[in-house]
Amino acid sequence: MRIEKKQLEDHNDALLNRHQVKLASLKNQLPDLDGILQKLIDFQIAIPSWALGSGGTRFGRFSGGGEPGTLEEKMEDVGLLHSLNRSSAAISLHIPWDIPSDIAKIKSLAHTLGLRFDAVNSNTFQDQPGQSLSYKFGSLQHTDKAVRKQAIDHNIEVIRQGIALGSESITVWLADGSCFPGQLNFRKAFQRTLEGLQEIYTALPENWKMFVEYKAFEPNFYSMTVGDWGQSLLYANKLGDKAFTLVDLGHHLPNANIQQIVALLLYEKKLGGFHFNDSKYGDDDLTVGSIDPYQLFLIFLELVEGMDARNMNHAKDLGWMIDASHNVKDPLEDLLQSVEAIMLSYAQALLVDKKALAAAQDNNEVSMAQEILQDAFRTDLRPLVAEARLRAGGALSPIAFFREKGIRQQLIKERGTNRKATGL
Ligand SMILES: [Mn+2]
Repeated sequence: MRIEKKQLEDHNDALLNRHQVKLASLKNQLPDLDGILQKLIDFQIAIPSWALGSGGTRFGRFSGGGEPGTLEEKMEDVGLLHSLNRSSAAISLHIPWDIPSDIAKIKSLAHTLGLRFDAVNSNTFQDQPGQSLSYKFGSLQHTDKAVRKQAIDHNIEVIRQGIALGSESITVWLADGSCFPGQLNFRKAFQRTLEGLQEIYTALPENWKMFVEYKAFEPNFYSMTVGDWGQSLLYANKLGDKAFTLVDLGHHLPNANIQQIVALLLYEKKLGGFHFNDSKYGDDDLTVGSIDPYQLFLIFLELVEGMDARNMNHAKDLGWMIDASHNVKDPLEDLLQSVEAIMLSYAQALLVDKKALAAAQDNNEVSMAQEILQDAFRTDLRPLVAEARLRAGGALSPIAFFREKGIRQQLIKERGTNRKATGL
């Protein structure tokens, strides 16, 4: 289903007066309101194709109905999000869950919806029907050369699919590792994985990037062969200039200082992309900003500071994607909330008085440094993010619109209650 322009205008007209009152007080506080608004309008966050259906756990899965059953329907859902928030102009495909059967048709649909194809994602963490060799004991790290070759060939095939779609990056997340002490020779596993990544790397087109994503644990519970940012950085450095580390917020051990990791990776010119989510315990895949919005703000502060120090374009020079799962919420509402949380944290980071902060740091004014950060964090910037949406042609209140128009009910009517989106 598509959203009509007139529907958005009616929705916005009804909320406009209240919105303007709220925005007016911010206008006096922010000297560079238009500059910040333009940055917010430019900032786009990719939606992964696997996040549009209900997520499950190993215990069960509860579908909410109206899930997209095909790649086209997934793209339509992302188009729907983008027409409401104007910040979701990209979709990230997972191969083989979303192999396009007709590339020209898929590209033309993307064009109609105003979407581009973000990083493509390979999958060697599960066996596919008809696959000849199993990844039970890993893929690129496997002791059997034939399994490694199968995994390498798959990644090269994903790059080929991505080229056809107009993607410019591949994200490699490996579930490789071991569950028990003694199971794996760490050094040999690292070496075999590096050799596999090197083969994949040579298949990258000139303008492509490879993102090496790390994860501390799960599905392996004793060791992960790309377990933390240090290991990922080792691979990225050995691979070359087109290889980067990808930070997924949920892939750390508890209490890791992710903001410091981000700062150092940026300094090393090796931060490539970001997967947003939130968590209380581990890789919980919860809505961005639902548990610890202050941490998200602190991460954005380092992102903005580090990117500005290198004259990077906030919107274009790193890969931004949501990587979350929705077990009990409507996936589309959850994604709208996640995008809103990202935009708010980004806006708050833009608001920080960088000169005053640098002076406080240089003079060891610890209390003042905290005051400066919290001044920005505690400013309610929701009207500013709403104004960016309004100027870009979106909805003042995307979730209210989603509910008023009964969008989920319409999707259930179109698609039924038993459709199941491919994914986890
Ligand atoms: Mn991820």
